[in-house]
Amino acid sequence: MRSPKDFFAPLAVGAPTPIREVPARPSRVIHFFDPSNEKMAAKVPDMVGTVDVLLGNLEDAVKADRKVAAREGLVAIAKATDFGEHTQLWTRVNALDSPWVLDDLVTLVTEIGDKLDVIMVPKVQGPEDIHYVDRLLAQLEAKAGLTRPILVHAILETARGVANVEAIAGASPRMQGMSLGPADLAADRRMKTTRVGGGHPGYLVRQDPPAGVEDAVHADRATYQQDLWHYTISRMVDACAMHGILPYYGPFGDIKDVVACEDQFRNAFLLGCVGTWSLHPVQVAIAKRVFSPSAEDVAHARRVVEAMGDGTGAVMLDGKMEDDASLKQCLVIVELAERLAATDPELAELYAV
Ligand code: 1VU
Ligand code: MG
Repeated sequence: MRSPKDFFAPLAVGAPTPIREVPARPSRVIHFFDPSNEKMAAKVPDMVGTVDVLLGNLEDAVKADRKVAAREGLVAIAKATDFGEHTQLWTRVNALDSPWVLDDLVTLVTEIGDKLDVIMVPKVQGPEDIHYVDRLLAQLEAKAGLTRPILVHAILETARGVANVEAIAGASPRMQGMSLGPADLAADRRMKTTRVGGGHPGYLVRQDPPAGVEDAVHADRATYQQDLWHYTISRMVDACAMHGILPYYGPFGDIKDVVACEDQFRNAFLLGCVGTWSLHPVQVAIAKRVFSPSAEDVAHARRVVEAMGDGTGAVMLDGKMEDDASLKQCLVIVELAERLAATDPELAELYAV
């Protein structure tokens, strides 16, 4: 067992000091691109400033014979691009049991470590996976002479990972956050959905038959589709909140169904997630809209903060009781709005900051 006193000591001589708090930078939209795809890569420079995070993906969705091209493409893009103040550069490396991951980590940290903010690690099974990456990154940071630690983001996409979610979230001060990986998770759990995220028409509850109706089978009864991901997202949100790191939804594969995509993103936002992935340019605006609180919610939250004065006791506002707890809920909205407005002039105007 590691002593808590050692937790914030570098894991290699010459590596940067670990951080104590996850930097509060907007990450509503983590935009995925394949650095080996010339058309996509060409769009990256123009996306700087329009998304919070640009993520060069090296893992799933990159063909085996393009893995090296994707890695080299990311190095070239990172060296050639100024990501400015408000767009971070992340990568998703290959899985820890793959033949590519060691070269991914060695090449990326030593070549572009000064530009990389976060490394997303797929298929994390338990804290031991984070410990491995943690030590290796410290050694590579020392070798590369980096002065700022690269953070780690885990994808929750195995049954064992979900069972170990709290231990993963607290495995290292490098942990920045966690995303739901609904496709790999569904496969690992042997769920029977073939979709990438989103609901399923078969996962539903049915209204009771009307009172007095004996033939329940033929009665007209409404059905309501349920959220397949509610349990996992909620567990992930709790684990992240407990360890001071950030939870995210992940991919929504039905690119054309922008309505269901927005619904899935909003469910995650309401449950506590701070952002999501975009797989296609059409999902960028949806993610930004959903993960920025509405002007109405911000205005209401401010009214509650004002009405609550010193923050104790209870008041009535529009016929509803507000107290210390609802004040704290409103402060979550107000603080998020202020943080986003600080980097987004459109939101600053919308929220009248
Ligand atoms: O207009 P052009 O032809 O110059 O460009 C196309 C296309 O190249 C471009 N584009 C993108 N640009 C930047 N980033 C992107 N992610 C991106 N996606 C597409 O936009 C123009 C229009 O594209 P399109 O509508 O014709 O779409 P395509 O059929 O070309 O591509 C659709 C897919 C979904 C294949 C493509 O968007 C893609 O590969 N996205 C990334 C997928 C990904 O990263 N998957 C891994 C994460 S999800 C996961 O691991 C769990 C399942
Ligand atoms: Mg995957």
